[in-house]
Amino acid sequence: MPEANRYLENHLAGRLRAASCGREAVCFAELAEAPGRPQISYGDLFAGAERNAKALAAAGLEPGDRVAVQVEKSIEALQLYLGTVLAGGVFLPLNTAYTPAEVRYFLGDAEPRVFVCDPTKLETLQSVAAEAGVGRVLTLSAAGAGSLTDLVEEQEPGFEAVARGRDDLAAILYTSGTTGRSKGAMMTHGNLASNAEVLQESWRFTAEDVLIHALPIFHTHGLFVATNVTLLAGGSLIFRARFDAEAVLGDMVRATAMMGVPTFYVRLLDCAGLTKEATAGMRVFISGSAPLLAETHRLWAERTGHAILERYGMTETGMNTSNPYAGARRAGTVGFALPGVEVKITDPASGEALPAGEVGGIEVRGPNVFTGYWRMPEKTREELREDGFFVTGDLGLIDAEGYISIVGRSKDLIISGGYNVYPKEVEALIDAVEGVRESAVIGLPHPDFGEGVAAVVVPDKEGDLTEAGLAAALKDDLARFKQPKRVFLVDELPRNTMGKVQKNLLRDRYKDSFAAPGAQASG
Ligand code: MLC
Ligand code: AMP
Repeated sequence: MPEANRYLENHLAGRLRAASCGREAVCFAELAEAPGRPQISYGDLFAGAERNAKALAAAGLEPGDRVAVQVEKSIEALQLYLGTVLAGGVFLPLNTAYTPAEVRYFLGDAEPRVFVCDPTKLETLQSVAAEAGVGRVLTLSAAGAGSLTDLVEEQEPGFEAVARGRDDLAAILYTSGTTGRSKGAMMTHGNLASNAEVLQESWRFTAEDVLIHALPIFHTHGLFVATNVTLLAGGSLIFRARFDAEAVLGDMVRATAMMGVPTFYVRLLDCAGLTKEATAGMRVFISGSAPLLAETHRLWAERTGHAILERYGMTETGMNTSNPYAGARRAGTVGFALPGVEVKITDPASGEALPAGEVGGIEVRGPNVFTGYWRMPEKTREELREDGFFVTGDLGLIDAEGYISIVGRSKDLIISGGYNVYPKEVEALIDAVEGVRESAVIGLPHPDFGEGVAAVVVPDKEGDLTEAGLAAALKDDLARFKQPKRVFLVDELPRNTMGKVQKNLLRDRYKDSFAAPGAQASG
């Protein structure tokens, strides 16, 4: 393949348009929740992306500049992503749940040229952006209106994509850090293009596919995996602002594929209408971002006749492994390394490769693996080895037939409904609350989210700390999904002889807190 064809912009714009030559009017997305604007064609999608690129250039964007974005899911937001890439910019999406306090850190760290936010948050975020020295703040609402749209509409159609090489940055995605400070994973054009190609082929996406897209578009799963794969294949999306089990079930009559986090599958299994007939037109169900329980896999197969295809990835690497499209999709495994990706299991202490069947750290190498953390060379050196292997922090094994299973994590991470929560970040905020002596934040089994965040807190002896008071103190500083859903006030935390808090004991003690009937969320 000629070098130029490997660049992301060629996949997402030039190459796709060439491939779909004469197909500009073909539907790219059905907008499930936008009556009066039922669909958008490929022609409209890219015309809008080009005008976004022009608007960004008019706003002062130079190639390599970051465009930070905290907006609701919309087609205009996707056009902003494509427009940023076409203009040679670096897309930096932020979870809409982040509070202004959290956004302040990202803007300060990434120093974007442009920040786009929801019009309803402008008043607060304008000053946050000004403090961080952001050149231009624009707005975009869930309905696609705002000062960005005004600027976009002033632009003439047509924009020549700024040439970018495979090592140039296309995006920075922040991922919470073990030390509590989020790290910006730098993704290149080559990373995104190679992963989109491999997944499209492995999962056999074609122009005939209609993908149910109910994931957020500020993370790898919804933004890169779901969107890039569909764009590359020339397929269509049923584009939903958020996941709603009954609505998604209804979409299955005209869709062929769905990608979701395990919570999607758990919630769909609660719908009486989930039957073999309701899913008969579906070609493939894909799950990832968090462990899918073998039980969920089994129940799904029983109810629908489909074996969920589970895959494994992360922000820093895109997708690494996948169960086979043709061949046995094994419950409780994440399948095989994807073509071009190497996976090895190593001794966490020595880094030496371990024999098949032994549990160790999962390391990956390939064209999908990021180039490092934004302005954190030391963190990068800790996790990205000189030989190109990335230390994922996940623990796993490869069985005799080559299937990879993830059996745990060496990193202290909670994954709740597909969102990552790093206990350190939450503990630091709890510990700063008046009346708290110390805390331990843990993930407990949760029937809906897989894991739920819980905090075990030791109050000061003389203080009058309450759960409600603690929740109120965290409200403005922490995204809702990171806030503890249960708080346990205790006299002391269990420690080992080295003085380290024994979180395993706490996880065991409170393991039924969410699963127990009548468990109340107190966070
Ligand atoms: C919402 N809440 C959550 C939560 N999502 N709490 C914990 N974990 C979550 N994931 C909060 C809400 O604020 C609300 O709080 C309460 O829980 C109930 O909300 P809900 O209405 O039931 O939530 P809903 O909007 O339906 O969202 C649930 C969800 C959503 C699972 C659909 O979280 C989601 O779309 N998750 C997908 C995340 C994702 O895309 N991850 C991919 C990362 S990329 P209250 O108290 O105010 O009522 C990656 C790499 C890879 O990991 O391999 O893919
Ligand atoms: P993130 O940093 O948000 O990209 O989350 C990446 C992490 O999600 C990985 O390191 C894994 O711990 C977890 N993950 C992703 N897919 C799976 C899966 N199929 N099974 C188990 N864990 C997964």
